[in-house]
Amino acid sequence: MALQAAAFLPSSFSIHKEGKSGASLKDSSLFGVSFSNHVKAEFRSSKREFKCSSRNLSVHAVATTPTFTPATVQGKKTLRKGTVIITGASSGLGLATAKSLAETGKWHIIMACRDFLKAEKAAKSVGMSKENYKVMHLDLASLDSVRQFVDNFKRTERPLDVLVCNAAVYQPTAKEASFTAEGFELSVGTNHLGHFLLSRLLLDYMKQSDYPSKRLIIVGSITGNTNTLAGNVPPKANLGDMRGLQGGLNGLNTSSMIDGGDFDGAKAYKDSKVCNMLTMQEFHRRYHEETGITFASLYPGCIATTGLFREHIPLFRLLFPPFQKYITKGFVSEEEAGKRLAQVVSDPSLTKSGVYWSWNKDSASFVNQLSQEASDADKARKVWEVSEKLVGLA
Ligand code: LMG
Ligand code: NDP
Ligand code: PMR
Repeated sequence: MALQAAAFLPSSFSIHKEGKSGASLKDSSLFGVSFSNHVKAEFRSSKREFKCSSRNLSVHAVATTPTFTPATVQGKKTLRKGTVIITGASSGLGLATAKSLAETGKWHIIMACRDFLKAEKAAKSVGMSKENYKVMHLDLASLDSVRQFVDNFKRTERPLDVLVCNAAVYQPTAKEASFTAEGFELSVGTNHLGHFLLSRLLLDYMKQSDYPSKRLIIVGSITGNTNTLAGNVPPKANLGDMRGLQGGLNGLNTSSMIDGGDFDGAKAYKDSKVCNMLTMQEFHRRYHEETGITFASLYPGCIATTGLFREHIPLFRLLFPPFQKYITKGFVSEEEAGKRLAQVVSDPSLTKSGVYWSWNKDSASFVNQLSQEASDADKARKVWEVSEKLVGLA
């Protein structure tokens, strides 16, 4: 019964969070999102979207680049195809999102993946057609590769409309830390630092796009939020005073863990998700007003069948999906989770910036509350400042 109640956790376990606008308790409450509220919200947002589109179309009138020319269908102006980069689109959530967006015909998807062949096969296996996607090499565990990817992408001269930071590694059974090319602990190095550099390098380029609803999305998780039951399963996320991060997470003269503690793969993953969620908010604070870009993160539900759990013991992989399906009821299929992330990419009603999206049992989206640590503005600034030193931006 206690676990049953856990199915409602995104809302019922929310605790009070300080100083965060746009995420009221009412917004984040599962039961607070009534059908009528939801419809009202959509209506308001669509109006905003419409306004943006008209402004954008007048810009089109003077633009000369062919890529930026809006299509005209039956005398009605429609949006050009959007370009979205999805990291880690070779499996799980990333692939399901790519598939969902490809099916609309409105998106060109850049699958930013470390394994070219795997990504090509994956795209084929879900029936994506060639004109809707392109695989480009990106290994987030190497900052050189991140820089190379950004150069290669810019050379395609495609505008960048949406960036989805989705890729992640999870090492729950590792006894010792492993490291990225630059010597950062692998989970935080890949999930956070790789994406941090990627987003920072692409921001100016994204600013130049004339797309009416530009977005930068970073996938977060319930397990990094200690205001939920899932976030209280040990080991819990905790960045502490970030002495390990400041030291470079190299495991030699400093700890491989952000808080300076002993290596724990599950904790490193959860800490990396906290960094992802803090980074999204810091982007919002620094750049939303100036650029109009929507910055958001999300928890798409527990997709217990993905490759994320590949390093877990076989018994866990066997029991985890039924446990989530029948006991916590937090389970969501890859397909459904892909639709949710696709919504955050392109739905006209999800343009709110600086927020963390979740979905209730009926798959209705709502703005959820982050834990105290994952919404701490001072920590967000510190993660930002330390990270920019580590990746060579400061
Ligand atoms: C660690 O173990 C692993 O060591 C590590 O490698 C990594 O995998 C990590 O988080 C990932 O987990 C966690 C481990 C210990 O939990 C387990 O998985 C053991 C399973 C215990 C089985 C319990 C019986 C449940 C019956 C289900 C039967 C089906 C089995 C399916 C199994 C699938 C696996 C999930 O964790 C523990 O110590 C157990 C304690 C779990 C309860 C934790 C909840 C704490 C809640 C505290 C309340 C806080 C309230 C919330 C805050 C609200 C704020 C307002
Ligand atoms: P998967 O393992 O299926 O997908 C992760 C993807 O990341 C894979 O495509 C993987 O590539 C890629 N990747 C890993 N390392 C790198 C790297 N160094 N460079 C480039 N790509 C890399 O897991 P999920 O689909 O479950 O995870 C997707 C996102 O969803 C993650 O951010 C995860 O934290 C988040 N999430 C997942 C939940 C779940 O329940 N599964 C719940 C909440 C959040 P490759 O195919 O080559 O291995
Ligand atoms: Mg968790 C509502 C309850 C709930 C939800 C939504 C999740 C999601 N989990 C819940 C509860 C519990 N889990 C409980 C009560 C337990 C103890 C039995 C439990 C255990 C557990 C383990 C061992 N759960 C896990 C693990 C993992 O290894 C996964 C993990 O922490 O990865 C970092 C995991 C997850 N549980 C989730 C989700 C979404 C995950 C994995 C993915 C992620 O956060 O990205």
